[in-house]
Amino acid sequence: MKVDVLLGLQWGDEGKGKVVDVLTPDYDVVARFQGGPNAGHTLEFEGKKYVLRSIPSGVFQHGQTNIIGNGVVLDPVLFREEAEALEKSGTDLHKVLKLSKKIHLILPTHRLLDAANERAKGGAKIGTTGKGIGPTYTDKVSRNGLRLGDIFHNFGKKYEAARNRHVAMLRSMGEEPEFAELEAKWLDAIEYLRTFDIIDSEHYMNHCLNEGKSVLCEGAQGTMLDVDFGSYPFVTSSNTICAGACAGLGVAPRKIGDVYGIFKAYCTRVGAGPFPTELFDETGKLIRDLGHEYGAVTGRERRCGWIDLVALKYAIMVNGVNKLIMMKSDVLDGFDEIKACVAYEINGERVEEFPFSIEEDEIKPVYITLPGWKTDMTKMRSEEEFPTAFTDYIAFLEKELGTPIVIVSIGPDREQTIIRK
Ligand code: 2SA
Ligand code: MG
Repeated sequence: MKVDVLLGLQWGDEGKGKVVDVLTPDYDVVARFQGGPNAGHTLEFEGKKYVLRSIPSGVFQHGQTNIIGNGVVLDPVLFREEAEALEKSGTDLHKVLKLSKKIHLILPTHRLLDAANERAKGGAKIGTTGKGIGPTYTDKVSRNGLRLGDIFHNFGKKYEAARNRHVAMLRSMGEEPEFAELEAKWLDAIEYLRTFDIIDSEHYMNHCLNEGKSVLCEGAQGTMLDVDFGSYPFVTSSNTICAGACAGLGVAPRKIGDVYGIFKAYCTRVGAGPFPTELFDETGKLIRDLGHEYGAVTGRERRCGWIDLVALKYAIMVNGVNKLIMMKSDVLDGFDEIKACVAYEINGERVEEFPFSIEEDEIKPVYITLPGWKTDMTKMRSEEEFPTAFTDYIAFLEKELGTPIVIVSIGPDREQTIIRK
């Protein structure tokens, strides 16, 4: 049995949560492999809205096992809030969720370090989500991290050593940290975590595969935020690409099956960093309002712009995407014209391959203008109903990207999802 992977191809917020929820009925296991509470996956059904941060989006289905893999960083306090809210709404989370012993823990002092690092960067700050993601991955890679499995072995001592090291770091940055209240909550949340099934998830995953179970891996953030291939240094601290699923769950590359790539019919980004097709005009504002483009985690306004096919092709390449999913085309339903960036002009030269840096001020997107479909598509339920201009738009994208678009989402609800034949 193969492992399918679902990934965001832009700067996050492509609508992965909704699609995982739609796809999960076909899978036995749903797993997260990277990121942490910097993700915010929004799902809407039966008139209710749910935001998931660390918990896989498969928890709303019946019978699936959900795994938080070793590549994830977990904040016990935020996990507890999320878990308790889910249990209140009727999900038996203890039954459907398993966590890897190798997950790295986000400490209260990691959050403080995240904020202190940003302050120290001044004008060059990344605009992080403030959840302690960077410092936690830094500790992991520098071999100073604290893992979930550590809570079973002499935990108090290990925690104090890590905390004291962080306090010394903060002091050296001129900060006097205060976190007694948060620490108490955090230690309580560690006790809460003990009530869950904490496992050697790499063994579990591979047993599942050997038993013929199907697995869906749910990416967080997007390819343009990948620490290696994104718009570095304005990226997150994990590998958001397909290969991250192997490292973040302990499954071999040979086991990867379909790679689903999700993109929006336009483009957004939160936080700082370059964004070649960003719109600063009324059209940008209109996309933000119509698409409700505000962050699920921080509530920040998302920067909006036209679809960037140079970046998308790059994302498809590094992930090996074989199936595309287009989200939020309904936001463009009323537009007379739609633009797509097909190349960059850098120092007067046309560039079609995504370059080392997109930070240059001289980078100019080269656009193709396509006619809008000017039709409310939100009530359509099959592709036979699509207006011709929309079908043409899809055909244009498929040709440019060399990959079929298998699902089109025309609204936030589960029902507003069209599977193409
Ligand atoms: P961090 O906190 O260290 O990961 O921040 C580093 C940069 O990464 C950006 N970032 C994000 N941008 C968009 N969406 C994010 N999460 C989504 C959400 C969830 C998703 O909030 O809805 O789609 O998975 C996310 N997480 C991090 C951040 O703005 C910084 O630029
Ligand atoms: Mg999101």
